[in-house]
Amino acid sequence: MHTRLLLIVPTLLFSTNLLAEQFEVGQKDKKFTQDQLTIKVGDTVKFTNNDPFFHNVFSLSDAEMFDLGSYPQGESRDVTFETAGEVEVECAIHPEMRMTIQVQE
Ligand SMILES: [Cu+2]
Repeated sequence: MHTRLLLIVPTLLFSTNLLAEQFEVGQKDKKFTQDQLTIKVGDTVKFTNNDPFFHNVFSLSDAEMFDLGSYPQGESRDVTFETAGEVEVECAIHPEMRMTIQVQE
C-alpha cells in the first residue's frame, strides 16, 4: 500500500508540464519575427536577437512580467509562461516593436 502511494504523488506534481514545448521568436530589422503566438501554460519562448544591435525584450502584462535586459546579436533569453492570459511583449530600446503571446490553459 505505502509503495503505491509514493509512486502516485510525484506523478500528480509534474503532470501539468509533461507536454511543454519550446518556441522561438527572433528580433530582426527592429521587428519581432511574428506579431502573434499562441502557446500553452508551461511552454517556453526563446527570444533571439538577429540584429547587429541590442534589443531589450520585456513585458508588463499581469500574466507574465519580465525584463530580459539588453543583449547583442546572436544571443537569446528564455521565458517560461506559467499563467494563462494575453502577454504584450515589447522592446525597451525600440518602442515600435510589439507582439502578443496568447497563453492558453
Ligand atoms: Cu529592440
